[in-house]
Amino acid sequence: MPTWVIRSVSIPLSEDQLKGLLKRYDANGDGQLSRKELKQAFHNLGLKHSGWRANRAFQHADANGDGFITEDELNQLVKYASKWGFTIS
Ligand SMILES: [Ca+2]
Ligand SMILES: [Ca+2]
Repeated sequence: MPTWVIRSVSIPLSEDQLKGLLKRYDANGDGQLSRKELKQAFHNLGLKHSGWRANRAFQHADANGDGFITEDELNQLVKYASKWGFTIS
């Protein structure tokens, strides 16, 4: 498994790559990302203000407001979060 490191100068993650990464943080394996799982993901990816950003991303992407990000909603989330400059070292 590759090690993903956030650096200021490196290759930007594509939306597909970011999506694949986030799906690994589905800790309970229910196929959805809870707010807690998303916060943990952003934190592990080295994002600053990970809790705040997770909340922002949630507000943007959780279309039905049930507190979980499904596969479809994850596409929206990734589109939004990819602007934050996740990169591969
Ligand atoms: Ca989950
Ligand atoms: Ca939802």
